[in-house]
Amino acid sequence: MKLEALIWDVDGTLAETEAEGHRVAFNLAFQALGLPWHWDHARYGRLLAVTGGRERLLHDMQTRPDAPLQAEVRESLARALHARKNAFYAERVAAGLVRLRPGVAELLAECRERGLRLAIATTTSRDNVEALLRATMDADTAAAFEARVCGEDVQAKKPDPEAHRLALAALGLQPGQALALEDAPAGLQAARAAGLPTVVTLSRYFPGPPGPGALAVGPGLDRREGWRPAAAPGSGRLCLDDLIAWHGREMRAAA
Ligand code: XBP
Repeated sequence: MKLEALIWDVDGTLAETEAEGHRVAFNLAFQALGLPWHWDHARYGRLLAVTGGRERLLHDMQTRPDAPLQAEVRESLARALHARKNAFYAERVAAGLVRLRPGVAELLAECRERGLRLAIATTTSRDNVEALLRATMDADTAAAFEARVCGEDVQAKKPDPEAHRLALAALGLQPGQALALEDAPAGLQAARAAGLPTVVTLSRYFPGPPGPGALAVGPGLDRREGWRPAAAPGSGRLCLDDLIAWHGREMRAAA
């Protein structure tokens, strides 16, 4: 089967949004609501095992002696914090504090030139995705993401495969016609469970190894060194032809 589309994860893959974006925005939201809570890098890195910002807040409250005791009060506090966090996040993104990861813009341009279709499968909220696309790419590139499956579109977030399945359905493609790009174990599990060949670009909070099943794992799209399996010899960034080669290898192995 020929590769027709790339299905992108957002946080950690398109951009390093977590450390200076979501994490700081959560801390600003704690402050704004008068809470003495703070998520440092170590704590936030552990909390990222829980996908979804609201779910992450509720999970963290389970370990805090000063969190509200009643479930309904926790729920409404998590909703209020999450809304404030997303507002702070949007401000930070609009201010240019979050950028695309190196090599991403080049690969997107190559995909558009060569007619490869683009989609998003993420657990983050739609407003966050739109804010990021607006701030980090021109309108034509943003519009090229023809399917955008976000946290509010699914019943179950990653590692559940629902977001990837919905993205495939929106594109009208079989799993073998697309390739997922992810950075974290939950994303890899989700994409694999949807039957998608998956390339993992390791990120700040997920330096690896990501677990079994990846087509290839490497440090970033801006370099050819450090990928397993190795990219074809050459210099410079990882290109669409490298992804096509890995995808073809998986298709031949599955035949
Ligand atoms: C990453 C997530 C999100 C973000 C925060 O999603 O798990 O929860 O950390 O965004 P992905 P929200 O890697 O699938 O893009 O607060 O909107 O959930």
